[in-house]
Amino acid sequence: MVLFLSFQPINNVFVFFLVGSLIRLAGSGSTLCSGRVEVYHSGAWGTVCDDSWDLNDAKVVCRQLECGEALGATGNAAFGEGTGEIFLDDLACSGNEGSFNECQHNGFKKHNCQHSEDAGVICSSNYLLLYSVIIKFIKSKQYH
Ligand SMILES: [Ca+2]
Ligand SMILES: [Ca+2]
Repeated sequence: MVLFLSFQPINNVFVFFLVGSLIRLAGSGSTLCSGRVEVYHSGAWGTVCDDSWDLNDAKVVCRQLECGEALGATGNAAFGEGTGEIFLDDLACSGNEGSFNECQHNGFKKHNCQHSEDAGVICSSNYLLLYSVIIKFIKSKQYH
């Protein structure tokens, strides 16, 4: 797994880059492991609609971000409204997918939503836990 972490303090946005997928948690009140879900597609960030948004969908996001268990799947723009396009709607993850890309949905940009329905997640990990994972990862690379 290749893992990069970037922190943009101005926008209060944490970004994780994992191989083959790109998700970030943004918005007011967001942390490394909670926030409005935004996905990267065709050069832009977009949001996810809260229609059919539930804990199984949140599980996949939390797993993909190495953020532990999903504690909550938020709707109604709980972390504020996004500004990009709405990319995904009616997400139907079973909860076992390794990546968002494997979940069923309407198709990119096919939705009947507004940003007031932006979806978010609350995952169990905190920053310190994640930091230790990153340090372990870096150390494991140094000794091989
Ligand atoms: Ca769902
Ligand atoms: Ca819908």
